[in-house]
Amino acid sequence: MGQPQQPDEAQAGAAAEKPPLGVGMVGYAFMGAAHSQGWRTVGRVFDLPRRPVLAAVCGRDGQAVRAAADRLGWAAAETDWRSLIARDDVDLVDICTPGDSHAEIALAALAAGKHVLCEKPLANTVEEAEAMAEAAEAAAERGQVAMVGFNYRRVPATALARQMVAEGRLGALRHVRVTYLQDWLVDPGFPLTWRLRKETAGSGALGDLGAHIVDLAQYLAGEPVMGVSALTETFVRERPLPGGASSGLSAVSSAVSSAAEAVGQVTVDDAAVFTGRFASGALASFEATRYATGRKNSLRIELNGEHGSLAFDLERLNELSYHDGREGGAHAGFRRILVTEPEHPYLEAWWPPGHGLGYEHTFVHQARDLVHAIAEGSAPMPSFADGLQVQRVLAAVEESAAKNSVYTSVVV
Ligand code: SOE
Repeated sequence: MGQPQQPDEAQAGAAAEKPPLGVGMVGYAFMGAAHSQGWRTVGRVFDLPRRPVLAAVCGRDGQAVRAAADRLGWAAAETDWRSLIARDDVDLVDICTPGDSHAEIALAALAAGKHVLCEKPLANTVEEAEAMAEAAEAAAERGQVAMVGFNYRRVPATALARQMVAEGRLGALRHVRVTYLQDWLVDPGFPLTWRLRKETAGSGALGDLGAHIVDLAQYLAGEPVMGVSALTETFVRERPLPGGASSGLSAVSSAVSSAAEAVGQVTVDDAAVFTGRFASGALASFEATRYATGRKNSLRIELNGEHGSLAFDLERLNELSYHDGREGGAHAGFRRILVTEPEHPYLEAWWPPGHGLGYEHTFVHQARDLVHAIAEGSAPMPSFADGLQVQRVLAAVEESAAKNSVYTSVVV
């Protein structure tokens, strides 16, 4: 066994010469942890024009946020996001909070001259999203960048699928069908966390999971959804109030208030099922639910075109299924592309061929692309305008569902 390889002095020296990009993150729960890993890792894997520095993390509970800073690798801790935005060592504000604070924080950060990364969905309402997109457009004139965190665009397999659609390998698109299935709400004893209240989450499965599949469908198709027909449902309308800070998906029934009568009303959807029409006339079907018993984080999408089809399953995220309809004969059919090769998106920076990646790498890729957009002054993808388009589709879904599935145009 040889000596463990010492870090390359030259590489370490080169990295240290890169101008720093100070990151300040608001929120430190699941998404905060995932983003932190992205910021810690990205400079060690990719050759970046600027060196991300984890300057400060912010949360209301001083003791908890200081512990999070230690655990997640942040140099400082703040308890007021306004102080975080005001820090001279923060160039980029990364918003990992529930949707009810996205607009306020993003607008203040843009006004303060910072770049912004905002978790999905962009906002809880179209009005908020419109204000954010408008502010981002004005800030772009000042060289500021604003991105929304639809991380599933940054799975190598979905990025490859986008390339293949854009190259015309499927020809004219006919169908997109996409589902995002989880089951963490099946237990009626699961407490009434922030994701189940409209005032904090904006909507339920629709804004949380539906936002991902609307964005991914539009990204892969390369065109917007123009109208939808929808159904939504809330299966369990009353839940026990949480006993502690149970914001996660894994808060168990035991983490509930001891008072027996302490229950609250669920004010968001548990599931949304909708069809849609793309600008080209292609048809789409969407399903987002937290009640698909046995499905933990199952996102699947399939695109059918006149020349062929592509299919992706997040549970097998290093693979892409492809069928070229022009390959006739006895051996035609779907084949599996193993998306682990250097010529595939993002892979050249990682491991030798055949060594796959995981969920957390999408946040490293998101950080990579954002740092390049900031350094190059280029428009980030997805932009706040892309986030606004998703918000408008979600609003059309809610409007259609309220009118018993009447086809509802997406206000552009
Ligand atoms: C919960 O549904 C959740 O954490 C989403 O909020 C994330 O966006 C998704 O990536 C995983 O599931």
